[in-house]
Amino acid sequence: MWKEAQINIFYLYLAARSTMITVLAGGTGSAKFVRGLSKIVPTDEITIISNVGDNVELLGLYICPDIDTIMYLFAGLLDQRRGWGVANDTFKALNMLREYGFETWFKLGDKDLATHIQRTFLLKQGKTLSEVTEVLCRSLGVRAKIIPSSNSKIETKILTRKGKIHFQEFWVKRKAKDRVLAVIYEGIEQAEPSPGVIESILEADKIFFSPANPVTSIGPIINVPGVKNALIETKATVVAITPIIGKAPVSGPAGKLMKGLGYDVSPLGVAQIYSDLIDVFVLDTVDARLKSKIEQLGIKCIATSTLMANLVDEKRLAREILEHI
Ligand code: GDP
Ligand code: FO1
Repeated sequence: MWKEAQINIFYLYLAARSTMITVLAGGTGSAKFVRGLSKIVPTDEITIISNVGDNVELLGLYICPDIDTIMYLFAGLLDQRRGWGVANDTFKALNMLREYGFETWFKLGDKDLATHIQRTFLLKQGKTLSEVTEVLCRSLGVRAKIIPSSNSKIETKILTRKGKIHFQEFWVKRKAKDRVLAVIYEGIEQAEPSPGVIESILEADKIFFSPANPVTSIGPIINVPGVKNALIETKATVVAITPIIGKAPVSGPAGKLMKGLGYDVSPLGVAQIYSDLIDVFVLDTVDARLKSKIEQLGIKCIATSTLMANLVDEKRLAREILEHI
C-alpha cells in the first residue's frame, strides 16, 4: 500500500516537473530551430548555451553576434530574413562613422549598436558576460535563459596563407575567399564554462546541438574545458541536427571550414565530429542512405526533412524530433 502510494507520488512528480531542454547554439541556423522549439515548449524550460567564439571588438564595442541573434529572436526583434541584427534597423550611425574614416564592413544597425553600447558599458563596470547577458535579456523581456558558453575571452581565428584572421574578418570582410589551413579557438585552453553551463547539461532532460556550423559555432562550445565531460556524463538524450544537406551547408561557410580541416562535407562528416557526445543524429531525408553508416558510429539516426524555410517547417522539425526521442 505504502509502496504503491510512493510510486504514484513519483509519477505525479514526473508529470508535474517541467522538461528541461538545453540547446547548444550559434546564430542563424540555430535561431530557426530554436524559434520552432519555442513555439511548442514553454520558453522558460529552454536554456541556450551560446557560442562566444564569434565575438568581436569593433569601434571600441564588444559584439556578441550569436548571443544577440538568440536574444533578438526571443525578444521578437530578430531580422528573420538575414538571421542576424534587428528587423527594420537603420544604418545612420554607421554611415556617419564611415565619414569619420572608420571601417564599416560589419553592418551594425542603429538599434543593434545600442545593445553593444550597453553591453560594453556594463562589461567596463566589471560585470561578467553572463551577468551582462542577463541584464540585456531582462531589459528586452526575454524569459528563456541565454548563457554564454564562457565568460573567458575565446576568439575563433582562421589560419590562411595570409596569416591568422578573426572569423568575422574571414567570413564577413573577406567573404570566405581564403583557403582554410587551420581553425584556432584562441583562449579556450584557459577558459572556464560560465556559471550554469555544466549544470544545464547535467540537469537537462534533452540536449540539442542545433543545426549550426560544427566548426565555428558548436566547436568553440564543446571544447570549453569540462563541457565534453558533462555531455558524456549527462543522463539527457543528446540530439544533433545536421547543418549539411547533401554535400553542402544550407548557408554559411561550414563546408569550406570542414573541408579545410579534412572532414567530409556531409551529414556523416558532422556525425563523426559529434560521435562521442551524441545519442541521436537527425539527417535530411535526401541523405537517408547514410543512416546505416552513421548508426555504425553507435548513434541512433532519424531521417526527416530538415530544411526550415518558414515557421511551419521550424515547428514541424522540432515537434517531430521531440516525438521521436
Ligand atoms: P551562424 O553562427 O550564423 O553560422 O549560425 P549557426 O552556426 O547557428 O548556423 C549555421 C548553420 O546552420 C549552417 O551550417 C547552415 O547550413 C545551417 N542551417 C541554416 N539553415 C538551415 C536549415 O534550414 N536546415 C538545416 N538543416 N540547417 C540549416
Ligand atoms: N553577417 C554578415 O554576413 N555581414 C554583416 O555585416 C554582419 C553584421 C552583423 C552585425 C551584428 C551581428 O550580431 C551579426 C552580424 N552578422 C553579419 C552575422 C555574423 O557575422 C555571423 O552570421 C555570425 O557571427 C556567425 O554566427
